[in-house]
Amino acid sequence: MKEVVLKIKGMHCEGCSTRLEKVLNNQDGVEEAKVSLEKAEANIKFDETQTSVDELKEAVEDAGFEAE
Ligand SMILES: [Cu+2]
Repeated sequence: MKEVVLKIKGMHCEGCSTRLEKVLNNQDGVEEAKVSLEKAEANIKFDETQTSVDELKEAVEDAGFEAE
C-alpha cells in the first residue's frame, strides 16, 4: 500500500471536494481517498499493483480539476 498527497487546483466549494473524493474512491486500486477543500489536497492510499500516481492524476483531471 502506498500513500500520496496531490495538490488539487480548481476546487471552489464542498460540492467539488465531495465529487472528487467520490471519483477517487471509485478508482481501481484506491483503498481510501480523502479530499480537503481547505488545504486543496487529496490524500490517497492505493495499491501500487493496481494503479499509479499518474493514473490518479489523470482521474483528477478527467473530473475537471488539476493535480500536481
Ligand atoms: Cu464546487
